[in-house]
Amino acid sequence: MGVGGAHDGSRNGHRPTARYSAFALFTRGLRKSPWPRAWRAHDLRPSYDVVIVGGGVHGLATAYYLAANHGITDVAVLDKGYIGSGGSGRNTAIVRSNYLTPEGVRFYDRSVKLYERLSADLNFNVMFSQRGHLTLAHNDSSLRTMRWRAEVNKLEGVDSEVISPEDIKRLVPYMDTSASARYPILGALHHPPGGTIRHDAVVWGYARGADAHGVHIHQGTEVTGIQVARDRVTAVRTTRGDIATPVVVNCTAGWSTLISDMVGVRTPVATFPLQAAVTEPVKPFLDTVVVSGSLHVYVSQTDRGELVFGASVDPFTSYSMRGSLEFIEELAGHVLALMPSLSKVRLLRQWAGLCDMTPDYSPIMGPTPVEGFYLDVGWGTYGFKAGPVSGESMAELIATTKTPEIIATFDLARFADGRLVGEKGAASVGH
Ligand code: PYC
Repeated sequence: MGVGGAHDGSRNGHRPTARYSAFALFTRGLRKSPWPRAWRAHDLRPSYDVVIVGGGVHGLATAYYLAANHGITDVAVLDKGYIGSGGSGRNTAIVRSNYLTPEGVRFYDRSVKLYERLSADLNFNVMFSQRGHLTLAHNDSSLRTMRWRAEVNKLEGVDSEVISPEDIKRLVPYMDTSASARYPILGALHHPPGGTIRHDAVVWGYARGADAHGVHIHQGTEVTGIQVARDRVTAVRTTRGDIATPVVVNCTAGWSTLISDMVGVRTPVATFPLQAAVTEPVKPFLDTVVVSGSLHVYVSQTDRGELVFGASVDPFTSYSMRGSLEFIEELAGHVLALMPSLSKVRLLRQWAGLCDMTPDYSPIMGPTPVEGFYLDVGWGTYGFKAGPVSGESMAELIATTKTPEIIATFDLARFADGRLVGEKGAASVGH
């Protein structure tokens, strides 16, 4: 795989082709020549076969698989900001499939499998590190849920098991697993295939792959309206002009209800901010992802040595993406309860992203009563891990107009029919 793939030449409409050796990269750096574009900019066409709203991992993956798997290339991806500027660039980059329901496990496991081969598929290093994922249990009821998840996971062929405090200590020597800890640890769900990924690289890789197949990526292009005639989508109105199209896919997060409202499709989604923070780099000491639902915290160490922390969503609906002192205070207290030796590590930065929460913590995917209008929304705090499988299955749905089995259970009608797919028990942290 070419390490310089992100910057391969696509300027002036040429397809990315070249691979750069380390030496070529070095000499390019010395020459200070500008990097070629990784994907092209285009004028907005008056019509496209498919318009995807949202240039995050879901929108870009859908565009990529439409083109790569089904030969549908007359596709536009619209983003009101820049690609990856929403949840895809704000998450804590955790990938796992240790869910609670069989449907959820199968779905997220397919995503892990696609992530495992994504660097090869896209010829672009997405830095997937399957370092293992630990969900701690501090009381009997969470230990019971971990056992339940382990059994469902095993039945679905996913590697998860409950391990003891001694095993945890071997995996994370810096963790306070003593009986005198403020929140003693009774065990953990250990999920070896879980890990972290470079989220920007995933976005750039899909964008570059979609572009190479002829997809148009339009950044800075906000959707202001969607035209419907006789219960069918006919056009999208944007800040750069109108586009005639028979197919619109809502792949947004945070603003998903605003887009669905444009065609009169109501979804049971409420938007909450989720905050995260990162420390200064320290020597590598943590080579697994650690989550404590009871303490509302998860932590991993990046390849650069920084510790990345996240927590529960803020306890109010909002579109604000500001950090708060309350979050940092609570986070620090909980992290130190788990790893007291981090007390001198300095936080560098905090930020927030928007999470579209559904009543059952599962997404809403599939067609709607408006013909040609598709939903891929309501991801809560699970969106990034599902990027590849969502893209693959939404592309299949659009290309064949048949709902793939793997997403059938996530349809919008389940809320009216009372067929919920409860995944709250698989949330990293309590909400
Ligand atoms: O579900 O693993 C998770 C997660 C991590 C950060 C937000 N959600």
